[in-house]
Amino acid sequence: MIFYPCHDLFMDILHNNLPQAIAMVHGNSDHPDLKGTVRFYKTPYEGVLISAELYHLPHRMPAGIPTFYGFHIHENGDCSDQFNNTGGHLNLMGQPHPHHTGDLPPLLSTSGYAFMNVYAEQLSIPQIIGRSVIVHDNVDDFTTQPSGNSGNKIACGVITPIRRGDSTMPAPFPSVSSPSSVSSE
Ligand SMILES: [Cu+2]
Repeated sequence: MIFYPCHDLFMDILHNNLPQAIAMVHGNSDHPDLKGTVRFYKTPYEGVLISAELYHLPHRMPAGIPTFYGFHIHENGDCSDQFNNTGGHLNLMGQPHPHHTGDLPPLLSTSGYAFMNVYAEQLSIPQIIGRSVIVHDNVDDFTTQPSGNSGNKIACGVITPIRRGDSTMPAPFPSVSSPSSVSSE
């Protein structure tokens, strides 16, 4: 059984630690201005914290009206050929959509900009290195197999590890076994 923090441990991780892996996301030839960064942070728990920030998404609705974009981790870290080589959703447990290991909440944008932090307990840093982050041009309906009818792959980024010397190692996490040490007033 996993004991999760009652206070702001995940926000503290985002504030005080560097990511363990990063994907520099870029649009396809139809969306040359679309770009962004997805950062993956280790946690003291099973999963990873994901922080995604994307610019120049193709908003199809008038400004101020929300648009959602399918957002997944795909099997292959190969963004060549209009992202046709990225394969399906990462699916380490052999489950149907939307229970793939790589299934994530959709991105929300009202004017082409999206920012999202999400905790994904089903993922670990070693599992995602060398995979790809994919943004689709439609919302994921979380029903249709195998990919939620989320449309074209409009942006892609390969998940790569961040290597750093000891001098720049982030501070260690608060101990999981002493929850009082992560409490805040
Ligand atoms: Cu996808």
